Amino acid sequence: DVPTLRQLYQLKQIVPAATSAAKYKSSGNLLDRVSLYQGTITGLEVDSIVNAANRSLLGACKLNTRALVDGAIHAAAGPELVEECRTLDGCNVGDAKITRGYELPSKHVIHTVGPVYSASGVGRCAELLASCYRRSLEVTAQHNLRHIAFPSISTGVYGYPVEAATLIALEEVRKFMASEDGSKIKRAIFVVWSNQDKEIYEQLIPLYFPLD
Ligand code: AR6
Repeated sequence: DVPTLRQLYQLKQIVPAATSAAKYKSSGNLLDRVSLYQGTITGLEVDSIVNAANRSLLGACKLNTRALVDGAIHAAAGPELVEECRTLDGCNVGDAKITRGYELPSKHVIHTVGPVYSASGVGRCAELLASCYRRSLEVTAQHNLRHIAFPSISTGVYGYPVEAATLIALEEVRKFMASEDGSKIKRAIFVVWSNQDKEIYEQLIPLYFPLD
C-alpha cells in the first residue's frame, strides 16, 4: 500500500524529467527501494519512522501539537515514549537517536532535530538538515532495520523552505541508499502531509531518481 517510485512512474503520478535536467543518469534498483506516501507517518507499519523533534526530545510544545510530527508521534506512541526519551539526555541539531515505538505500528522511532531555518546561516542550515537525513539513515543501518520513513524535516514550525529542504532530502537519501552501508535498507519512504508538499516531491524526484 506504500507505492514505490517505479509504480508511481507507471501510474504516471510521477512524470520522467527531461534527461538533461536529471542530476543522475540512472537509478539502478533505487526505484524499487524508495517510496512517496501521503498521509500520517504514525500510521506506517515499518521498522522505523523519523520524528522531527526538538533538542529536549521531550515532545512538542503544548500548543496545537496535533499538527506537528512530534505531537502526533508522542500521542500515538503513548507515555512510555517520553519516558525512554528522558533517558537519552536530549539530541543535538543534526543528530539522531533511536527509541522503541511502543503503541505505534512502527517498531522504532528515530528522533532527529532539524535546524531552525534562518536566512543568515543558509549554508549551515543546509549542512545540519542534510545531517539529519544522513544520521537517521546511519542509525537505521546500524540497527539492521529494513525500512525508514521520513517526514519533511524542518519545513513546518522550523520554517525551512519546502523546495530547498526537499532537494536536500532527496540528495542525502539517494546517496546513502546507493552506498554500501545503505544496501541493507530495503525501503526509504518520503511521507508528505499536504498536497503542496506532495507536488513538490513529485516534481523533484525525477531529478534524483530518474526512470531508467
Ligand atoms: N505525518 C507526516 N507529516 C506530518 C505530520 C504527520 N502526522 N504532521 C505534520 N507533518 P513539523 P519541524 C508535516 O512542524 O518543522 C515540534 O514542536 C508538516 O506538514 O512537525 O521539524 C517539535 O517539538 C511539515 O511539512 O516539524 C519541534 O520543536 C513536516 O511534517 C518542531 O516542531 C514537519 O513539520 C520541529 O519543527
